Amino acid sequence: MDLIYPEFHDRFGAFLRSLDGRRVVVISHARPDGDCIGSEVALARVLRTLGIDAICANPDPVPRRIQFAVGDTPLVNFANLPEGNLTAIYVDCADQGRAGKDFKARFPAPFANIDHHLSNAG
Ligand SMILES: [Mn+2]
Repeated sequence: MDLIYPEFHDRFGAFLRSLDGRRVVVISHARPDGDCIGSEVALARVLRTLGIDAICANPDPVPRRIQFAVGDTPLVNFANLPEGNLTAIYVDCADQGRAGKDFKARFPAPFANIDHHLSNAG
């Protein structure tokens, strides 16, 4: 199988290995849309397949029309986040503010931000 983005292969592999043993929460933006939920769920599933404890969290409910994409992947709102130390990874967020002030306050220093917006300063 050909790699889709071979230039990112080694770096992404190292990133995945750096999450070993962590409890990960994959966060995305308010008023979730397809790329938000799709990228959250896809990353969480990759991590869980690798044996990493990972859930998704979103400030707003998933619209019914894209709930099919969630399936049995754990996805919680802010109030239902587990206690304790979690490693936060943002997806589809040009900045943390897109997920709202509660997430930003709980996770002031995200471990990673994986995003496709040109407005992302990082
Ligand atoms: Mn989006």
